[in-house]
Amino acid sequence: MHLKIRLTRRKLEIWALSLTSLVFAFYILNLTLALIILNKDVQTSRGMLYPRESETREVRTLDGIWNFVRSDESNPTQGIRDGWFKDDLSKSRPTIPMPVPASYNDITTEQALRDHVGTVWYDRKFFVPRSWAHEQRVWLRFGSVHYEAFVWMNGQLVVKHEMGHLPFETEVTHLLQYGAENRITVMCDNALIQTTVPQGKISEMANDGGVTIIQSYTFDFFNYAGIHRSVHLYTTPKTFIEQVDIKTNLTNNNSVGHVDYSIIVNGSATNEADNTLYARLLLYSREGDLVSNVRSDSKLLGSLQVENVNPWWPYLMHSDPGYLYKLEIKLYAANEQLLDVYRLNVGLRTLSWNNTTFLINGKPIYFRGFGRHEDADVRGKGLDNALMTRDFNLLKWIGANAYRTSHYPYSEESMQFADRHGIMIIDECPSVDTENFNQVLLGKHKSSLEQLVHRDRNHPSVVMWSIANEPRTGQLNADTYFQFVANYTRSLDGTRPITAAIAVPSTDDKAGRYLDIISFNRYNAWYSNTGRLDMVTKRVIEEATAWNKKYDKPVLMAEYGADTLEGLHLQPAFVWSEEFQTAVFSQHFKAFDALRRKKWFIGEFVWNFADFKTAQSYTRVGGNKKGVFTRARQPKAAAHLLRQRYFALGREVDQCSLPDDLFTYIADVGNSVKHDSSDL
Ligand code: BDP
Repeated sequence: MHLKIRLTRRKLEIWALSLTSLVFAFYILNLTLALIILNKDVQTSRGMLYPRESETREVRTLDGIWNFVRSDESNPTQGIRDGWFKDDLSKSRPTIPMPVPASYNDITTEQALRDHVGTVWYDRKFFVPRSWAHEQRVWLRFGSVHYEAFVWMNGQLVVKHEMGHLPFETEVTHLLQYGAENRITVMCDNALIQTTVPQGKISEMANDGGVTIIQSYTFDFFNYAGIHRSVHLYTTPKTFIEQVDIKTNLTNNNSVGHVDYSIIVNGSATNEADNTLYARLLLYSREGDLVSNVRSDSKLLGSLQVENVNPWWPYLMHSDPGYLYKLEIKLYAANEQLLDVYRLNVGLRTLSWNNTTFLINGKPIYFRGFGRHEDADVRGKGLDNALMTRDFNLLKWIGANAYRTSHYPYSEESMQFADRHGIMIIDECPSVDTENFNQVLLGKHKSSLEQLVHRDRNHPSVVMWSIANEPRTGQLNADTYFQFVANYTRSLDGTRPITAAIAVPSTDDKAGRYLDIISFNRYNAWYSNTGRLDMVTKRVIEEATAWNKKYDKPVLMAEYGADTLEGLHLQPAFVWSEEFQTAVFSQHFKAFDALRRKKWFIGEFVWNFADFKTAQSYTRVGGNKKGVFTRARQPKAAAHLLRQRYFALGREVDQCSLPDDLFTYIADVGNSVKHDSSDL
């Protein structure tokens, strides 16, 4: 009997053991499956040339005041189910006026709209000229809608697009009524989840009225949403220049320039004599002289050569920065019939890099710049030409030669400004605080980079791609994930180096080996050792050196700074005061100068250019106040110090001349005291 019991118990134990092993094996299998990320192909972009008028093209903007409806948060798909797009929005719900382009959040006085989670609707009416009906095609193009957009033309769904800050377009030729009124309807969804770029979380929480939906995210800027950039209709001929890819190079000691081009045409020439198309490319100097001229082969690729070229140089690296040629592309049918004309600005420059140096036109670059945001009072992230122009004037006033488009692609108009003003751009995709790496996220992350490279590859100002900001590169899957993301980006464009702004300690990081240049973010005396101005310089030197030692690549500091309440003065320096921001900068400058001597340290970027709005938090007083400029774009005290440094660096590194008002006259006390620019 006893033996029987013992045997049964033994059997049970064995079963229990095998059951545990089974459960354990199942768990391990699941974990392994979750860790396996495959490098799948992503859909690639087409077209999307910036809309420009020419002999063969017309452009019309749909910017202005649109009608707007906020959906119920608890019923975000109601508008789709009830067909709000089938007729004027005002027939389904009361509408309010909403400017386009602009974020919708801060336009009204309603908290419900500012903090809305889910879908909103826009519509407007417009006429299309009768003349557009003939022998041409019409395209609808959005500069950006954040985060996801559904668009209907006269009640028909024409395009869906997921990803803020990037353009999308579609053909609407057959959906328009020519010489008559048309209606465009847009549904925009701002919800961010674990598989969007950037990531966020949606949850439900009890509130005083029952339950409410909460959008949370870890990134430090307000999740502004809406139709952020211009909406255009433009025409093209039936057969037209759909894509242009430009690569430039300089030879013979920068005296000869080369423009390699490749053109993709949409439409066939079956109606146009025969199918063999060719292009003529004419390159004009800024002064309007024709400097090069070629006829392409039938593959529509080739090269232009420019003697005595004026290279594109960054601001303060040359006395004539931002030199742009105008490239005129004329598409012809074999019978010499002109089909299409498109013009774009081209800057001729060459980039190269190795494990210590990053060079433009053979000259080492030392970046003096900023992390920035597209952010302003009232309009949020909406394109604003006045603000953009002011910002570039401030960048030049302060002597910066670069900025990073932290933490998403900026407007195409600002990229064109950067080309013209010679401001170098580290062009960042919308991946911020990336974590919980998974297959869907990888696909979207790669797609965001594909769309970014496609949009910006022809800009001379873009000198580097940033594939993420502060990704959690210490996590288990980060290695494979970033290997895929970096290699994919390199396959899209091998002419520019790749970076990511990393904040994990160098000892934990698994992504740096896939990058060309290491960027790191660190807030000494702010998030670590708050207020300790004596704990900055050595730590910055040590951290930069550790990154360089680990990867043997050039290093730059992509973020440092301190929140500063404009007008708060405290002596001796105390956190949040203007004195403290000035002192934090100065302690960093000492580190940067020590690092510059080591050669592989290639740049310094202050966080941030201007104050900006964030989600509500007890660490933020009306937003992030690390701006060197206020949100209204006026300088804080530290701006004057930074200006002196950036110009001093420009003078030392690039032999630039100094502005007359760099130093304020103090007293005539002899050579030992710095009292004007000549003392530098
Ligand atoms: C960095 C982030 C940036 C934040 C900044 C800050 O990259 O987006 O705004 O910190 O906290 O970690 O000011």
